[in-house]
Amino acid sequence: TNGHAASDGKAAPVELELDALIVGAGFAGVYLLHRLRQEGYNIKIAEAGTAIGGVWHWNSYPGARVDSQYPIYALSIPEVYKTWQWKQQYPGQKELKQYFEHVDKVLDVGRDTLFGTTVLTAVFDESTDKWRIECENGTRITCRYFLSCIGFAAKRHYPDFEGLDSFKGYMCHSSFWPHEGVDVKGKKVAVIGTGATGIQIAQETAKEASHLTCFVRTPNHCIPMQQGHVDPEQQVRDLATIHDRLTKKRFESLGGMLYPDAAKNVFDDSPEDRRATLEEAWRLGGFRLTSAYKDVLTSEAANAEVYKFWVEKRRAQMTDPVKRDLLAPEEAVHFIFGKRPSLEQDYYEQMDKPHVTLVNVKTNPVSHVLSNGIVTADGTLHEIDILAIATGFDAMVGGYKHLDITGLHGETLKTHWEKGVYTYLGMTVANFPNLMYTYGPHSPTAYANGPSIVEPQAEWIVSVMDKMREEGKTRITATAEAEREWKEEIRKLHSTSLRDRIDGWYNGTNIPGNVKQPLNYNGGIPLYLETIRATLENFDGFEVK
Ligand code: N01
Repeated sequence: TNGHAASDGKAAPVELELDALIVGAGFAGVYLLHRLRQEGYNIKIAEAGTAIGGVWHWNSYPGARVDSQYPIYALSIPEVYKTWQWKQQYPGQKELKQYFEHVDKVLDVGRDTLFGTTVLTAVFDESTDKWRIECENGTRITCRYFLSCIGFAAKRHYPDFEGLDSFKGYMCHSSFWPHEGVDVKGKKVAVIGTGATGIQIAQETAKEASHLTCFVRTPNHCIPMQQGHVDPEQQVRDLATIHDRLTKKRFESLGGMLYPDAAKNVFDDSPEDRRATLEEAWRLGGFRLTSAYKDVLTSEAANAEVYKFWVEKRRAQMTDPVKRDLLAPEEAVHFIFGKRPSLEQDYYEQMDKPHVTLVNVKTNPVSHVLSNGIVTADGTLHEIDILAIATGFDAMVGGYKHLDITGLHGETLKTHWEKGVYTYLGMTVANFPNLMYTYGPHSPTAYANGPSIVEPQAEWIVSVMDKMREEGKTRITATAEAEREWKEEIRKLHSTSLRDRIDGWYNGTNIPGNVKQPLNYNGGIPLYLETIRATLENFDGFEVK
């Protein structure tokens, strides 16, 4: 890409001996740092960027906004939530960036963060039971625990269009979008991809660009966000219950949300009652529609019924028949919500406008890229000044391909995962002692609200470290058997879901050449937490010494 990476620079190298190194200063890294400080550990975060916030530091593409509703997309730390006023129900990237600046002010995360420090290699030293870590800037760290909080979207995916490098306009991957923005006013903009990112970029740039071209391979089943302001008085009233909601309530639903899980299946209701339930979910917005009924993602007939409701709504919002058939076809092209739906505000109205062109790349694929635009198979040149690449990530495992991690007997993580991902509890890996990670493969990562997963995972990590310290132990390793059983559990839980039958990043198949495998734990947050917590008393599934 010729779009520059948000140039965050490199820090001067240091040499440190720590109890633990956390990698990444997003929600997980910050929460873990806070908790481990409280427990008296000597700890630092290595962060490639210049500020905390993780994806909310990096992702400043137009329209970037979170799809979890106030107040759950937040840290449960009282010093933070008592002193912060949210503005929007679904905050945008700027508001989230300000939130993290506030978090940094309150917790002084920066004091223990090595900014501009990208971890490259980590080697487990079997003679000392410590990790030796080396960073791109020359920083070297020795520590007992290596705690990866790199998130699931640390490796970008680019399309392999012929001639992409010859494009002379401005081109940028969504997650590299410059913090200062790119002026799209009056420009011919194009967006490739219709995932959560592509939808947000398209919806936003359509309002300013002279022309917008969206390359659509798979239509997104977008749900209304139903954005609103957070009333400051309401937030003050919410303070009475917020702690309970952030530390208890949000772990009671499958997706880590505050609204209850559905109790009924689609056909338990009469057509009238079903209509009323779906209308209510639509009116309230957010992801409610995805779980308005228990079997939306397990029964084909139930799924088709929800699609019928969705498609009627969407078709009514568009006047252009060709666009309507592409974005909301009568016949579903895949199970509704089998891929991650986007929350939208006026996406369909924007896409319906005459200055927006939708290219169906399934029937008319990209042929090649020229200096001034993209040529499709039908010979059309789509002229472009600014090209936004929203083709996603080598999600979950991709971030670990950047890192050279060597565990016991010289085995690397790349080799360990070559024929499929194996983990235990979605936080540890056999042969890689004292390595724990959050928000990665084999936990409810993609299927739940982020902070609702990473905080309890961080608590589990803290409990492991505390128990190891109390018992005077120095090495904890998942067993190969525990790992095999966990993979089988992941497979079993996922096989009941229609998501299992869809290609995309949930199954790793968005990247050509990747092994198809379920990457997420599909049992929901409550069962996941019960399972991981049950291992703590006796360190079930681990070898400890
Ligand atoms: O990435 P994606 P994303 N030619 O992989 C298309 C989180 N997130 O960055 O579906 C043409 O979902 C691909 O098409 P197809 C969220 O969890 C959250 O959008 O494979 N098209 C797809 O449409 C999300 O799920 C928020 O047929 C190509 C798109 O590119 C995750 O991050 C906001 C192509 C990629 O979609 C990832 O989202 C943003 C090609 N060669 C992201 N290759 C919020 O909370 C790929 N595509 C709001």
